[in-house]
Amino acid sequence: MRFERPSILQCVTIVGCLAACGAKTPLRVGDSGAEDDRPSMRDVVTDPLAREVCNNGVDDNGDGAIDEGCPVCIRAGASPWQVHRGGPPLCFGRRFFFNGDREMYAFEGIPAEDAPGWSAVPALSIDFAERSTLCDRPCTCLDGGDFTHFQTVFSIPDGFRVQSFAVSIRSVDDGAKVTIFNAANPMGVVDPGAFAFIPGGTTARLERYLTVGTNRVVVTHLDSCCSERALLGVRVLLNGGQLEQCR
Ligand SMILES: [Ca+2]
Ligand SMILES: [Ca+2]
Repeated sequence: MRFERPSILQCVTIVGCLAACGAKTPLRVGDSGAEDDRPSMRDVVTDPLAREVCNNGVDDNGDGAIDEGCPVCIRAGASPWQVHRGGPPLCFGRRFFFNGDREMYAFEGIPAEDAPGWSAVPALSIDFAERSTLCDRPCTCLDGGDFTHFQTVFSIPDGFRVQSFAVSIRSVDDGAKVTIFNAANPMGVVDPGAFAFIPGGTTARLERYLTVGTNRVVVTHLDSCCSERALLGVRVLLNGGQLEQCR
């Protein structure tokens, strides 16, 4: 996939940039949406002195391009991944036929990116293994589950060529699912191939879901049977290389 946008060097003037960008409409402060071709002092124009801040998914300098010229990397300032343990384990009120069943995820609730409860995972790869919380409960296997969420956030700059994007999972106990959130998918999108089941893993090819600007990847871990739980060897690969954290 390629996000076709002119580079900043191609955009010598705002007029040239807007023409090259096709039908893109310049932002106006307080725009009512009414037709009005008269020039206005309220029009927002490119400020050649403004600085484009990288990896924030925002067009800081108002040139119509997001994060142009920036490297693609996991958002700085936090950890490469964060984990959210959600609530206590659930009883489903029914019994499923195999562990990690896709339909079990109807019971999960993915926390918002900035919800309370996220904590740092200071590594580029997720390696999570603990004793199951389902043991010694009324629903210990196939009739109950415990969801744990992991998230990572990065920005795709205007003009950056995405050739491949994959979330690779080496193995799970009992299941995992990958959800992508971005401007095109504010409620999240899940590819049919973005599930893993005990004892295996998956490599989910997800390039068609990425958009220019902020992309948030959430890996949901599902434990659906006592007595162990694990999510191992999870890596995010962009154009064949592991995505690293911004410096
Ligand atoms: Ca910009
Ligand atoms: Ca920016």
